[in-house]
Amino acid sequence: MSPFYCSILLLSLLPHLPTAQDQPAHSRFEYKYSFKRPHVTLPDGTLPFWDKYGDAIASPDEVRLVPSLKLHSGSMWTIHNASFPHWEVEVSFRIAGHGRQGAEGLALWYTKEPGRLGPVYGSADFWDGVGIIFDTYDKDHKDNNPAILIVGNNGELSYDHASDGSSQALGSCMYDFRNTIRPFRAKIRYYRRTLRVSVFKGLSPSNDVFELCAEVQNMVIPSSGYFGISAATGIIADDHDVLSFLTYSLSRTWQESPVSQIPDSEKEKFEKEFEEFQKELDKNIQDFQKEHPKQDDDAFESEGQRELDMILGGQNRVLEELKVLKGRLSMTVEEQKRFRVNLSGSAANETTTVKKEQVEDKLKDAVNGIRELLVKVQELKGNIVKVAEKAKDLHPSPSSNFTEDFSMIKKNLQSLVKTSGSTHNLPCPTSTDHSSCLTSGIFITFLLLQIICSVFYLLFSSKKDCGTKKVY
Ligand SMILES: [Ca+2]
Ligand SMILES: [Ca+2]
Repeated sequence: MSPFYCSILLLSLLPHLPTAQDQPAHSRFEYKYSFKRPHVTLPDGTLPFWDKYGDAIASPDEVRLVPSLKLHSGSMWTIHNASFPHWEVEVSFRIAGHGRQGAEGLALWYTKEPGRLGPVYGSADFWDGVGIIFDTYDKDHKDNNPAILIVGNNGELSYDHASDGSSQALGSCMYDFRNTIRPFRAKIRYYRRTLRVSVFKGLSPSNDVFELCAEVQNMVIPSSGYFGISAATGIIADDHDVLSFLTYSLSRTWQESPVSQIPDSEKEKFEKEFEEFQKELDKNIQDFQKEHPKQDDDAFESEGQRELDMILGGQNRVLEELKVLKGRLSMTVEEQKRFRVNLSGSAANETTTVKKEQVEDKLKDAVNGIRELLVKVQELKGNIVKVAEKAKDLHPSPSSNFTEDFSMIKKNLQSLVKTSGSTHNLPCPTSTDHSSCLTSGIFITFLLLQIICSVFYLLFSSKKDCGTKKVY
């Protein structure tokens, strides 16, 4: 035999190995198609998402599909229709009895319509879908039970009990799942038209080591259906208890995943719930902050507090500067006091000289004042003459009274001019309207006399002070 044919023969003898394409990329737990101990039933005894039929009894820890009583049957079916094309179910059950042989067996279903009750392990015959049958009763006496069989049906076949379904099974394996120490576990995966049944090796240290029981490729099942599990007893009876039924939807890519294919109504609902949750969270945070105010103010100082601290620091610096200035001012005042004391001591020796100079200055001021007074009187005289001439030009024919008054004013002015120029005494005007005889000449004369007397008094007093100084 040539090496080429040898290699072809070896390849054909190799078992089917799973490839990367056979493995799903995503798996999601479907709680509406599952139950698990210890919450199989709710506290009020109801069974969520599942209906039970026949003799099935549900408790928080398990579902007893059928008790160890002859000719009994029971089943459980999902309420909702599963529409995901790829799925995996991991079931855990316990079949136990006292006899050497068990009966009748248990079956897991995925059918277009729920089977409820019937003659095929507690479910209806002529099913449309697939049944995975765990047959414990060796009816055909071929000593090939317990066995696991994959039986497909399009709704037209009746199950062949006489041959233990062997004539209709698409795949099968013998495995002793009855009276096991631990609950028996099996996985049924339908993915890309391949149905695979795996069983858990009870002696494995790992909790997730399954070995292949049977696999059916190119298997077509309904695109949507109900999951169910049923059991029945015959003339021999076993307890058939289901501990968990876990369903997962499978997908190759994220786009195929049911998670990414949420309907718009579901999205709006989730978004609304998220907004409400966010509001509630914010409210709880605010309540918590009110109940637990911040202790470390330095770590979370506000902007207003920071500005206030800066202003306070600036004011403190200004206060320090003012204190320094106050000290310097007091020093300056002390210096001035000392300087004033020294100045008063030195000024006492120069008193006589200062007073003499002051008298001379006063005399000079008086003489200058008299001169300025004379100049102003001359100016007043000139102005009055001008006013009189203008008045004469404006009123060439005045009335008799005005003429008399004006002539009288003119005479008085002329006499004032004469008196200021020659400083001689003149008699009082003869007008009968004037009761006083004081003229400007007389006034100026007296003023000059008073000034001369003041000068002589000041000179006399200064000589007297000089005489007193000399005595000291
Ligand atoms: Ca059988
Ligand atoms: Ca058999």
